Amino acid sequence: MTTLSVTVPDMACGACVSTITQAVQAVDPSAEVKTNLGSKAVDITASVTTETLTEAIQKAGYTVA
Ligand SMILES: [Cu+2]
Repeated sequence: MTTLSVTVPDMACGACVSTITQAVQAVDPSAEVKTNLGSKAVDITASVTTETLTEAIQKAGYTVA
């Protein structure tokens, strides 16, 4: 199990949240994605590597801090 806690500064609204969630679940359908719009935090529990998760978010067009 991989856990990844990152900040995504350009996650601004509910559409961003669903885009990011879908991008992560595209690489791991069983991934658990928790987002906090206020703090721009994205916490993921998944069975793929942190690199795969980070890349998925970046390919969706977001910066991972
Ligand atoms: Cu948005």
